[in-house]
Amino acid sequence: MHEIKFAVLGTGGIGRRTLEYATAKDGLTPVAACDRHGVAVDHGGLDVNELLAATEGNIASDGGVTAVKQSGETSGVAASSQAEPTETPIADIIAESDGIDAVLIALPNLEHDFIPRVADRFAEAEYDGVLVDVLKRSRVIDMLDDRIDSFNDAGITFVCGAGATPGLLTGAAALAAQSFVDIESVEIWWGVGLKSGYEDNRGTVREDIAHLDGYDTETARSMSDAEIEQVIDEHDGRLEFTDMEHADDVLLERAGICDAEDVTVGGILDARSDEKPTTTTVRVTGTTFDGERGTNTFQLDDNTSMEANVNGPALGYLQAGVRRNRNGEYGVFGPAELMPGF
Ligand code: IKT
Repeated sequence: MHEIKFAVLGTGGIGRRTLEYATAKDGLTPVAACDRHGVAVDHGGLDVNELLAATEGNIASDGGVTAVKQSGETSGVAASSQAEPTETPIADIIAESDGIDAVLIALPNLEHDFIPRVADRFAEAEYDGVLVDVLKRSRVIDMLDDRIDSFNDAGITFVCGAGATPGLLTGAAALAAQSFVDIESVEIWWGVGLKSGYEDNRGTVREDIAHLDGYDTETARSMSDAEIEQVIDEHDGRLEFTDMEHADDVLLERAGICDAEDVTVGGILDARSDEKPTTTTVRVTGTTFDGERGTNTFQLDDNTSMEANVNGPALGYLQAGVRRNRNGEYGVFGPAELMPGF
């Protein structure tokens, strides 16, 4: 496969880690990155180390990046020697998108239509490449499906929900389902230990809090960092989630694996330890072709980090999307559709 040039929108935890991880393997070249007030483009390849050093320590808890330190000193992407300050970062990336094979949208998810609206801007500009996101909520998938015609017209291959859950674990469920003629249930149960990674991942903790009883996306969005920390304190650092609205359900249904209502997602986040509080496990129960009932189980090693399990798959699905795009396949694809599908 030819080299892939990609851009990252947003340099919160996910944006920065994908830039870093891309340098660990051949064939993926980051050529553009932006946050709210800065844009860096080099079609020959960004100096990722310099860019990461410039953005380190400036993460806002909504996943964005503050642009101006309180002292007035420039920070975020604009602080990089490769960057320019801008008030129109996404438009600037679109203007440079010729020759960019894929764009990872690593922007906050709490406004559900935000990522679809960003995609609209690429489609309107007739960008013909891959868009990838790591969105979580089931309801966003319909919003993307509503845009299939405009993605087809532009030549966009949109890969949605390409993080861990949905993402890696959805793909694992699709693979595990191949042994069965009929699926009874898919149970996704994740464990994340986020002590030293807390600062980098405050955006995802905020999104998770929106799933707790008594909270929703609106309340979670308007909470201050101190209020978020108060919720964590009230739970002694350990937040447990059940029946999360995660798009694994609609993405597995969309791929013809099972009914959305047969999929459950939950997990435990420990904000005071780096150890996983529980082993991340996917259990797919079904009936085999011989009429036996069985459960295929997929587990992530406790030593793998959330960052590895979100950002590795995001880059892997990005590459799968580029293969489709180069083959003339456009529209919306979920992680399960990029797996075997008997
Ligand atoms: C996500 O970012 O995909 C969702 C987060 C859970 C990640 C699971 C990682 C599992 C592991 O590393 O073992 C969370 C719901 N924000």
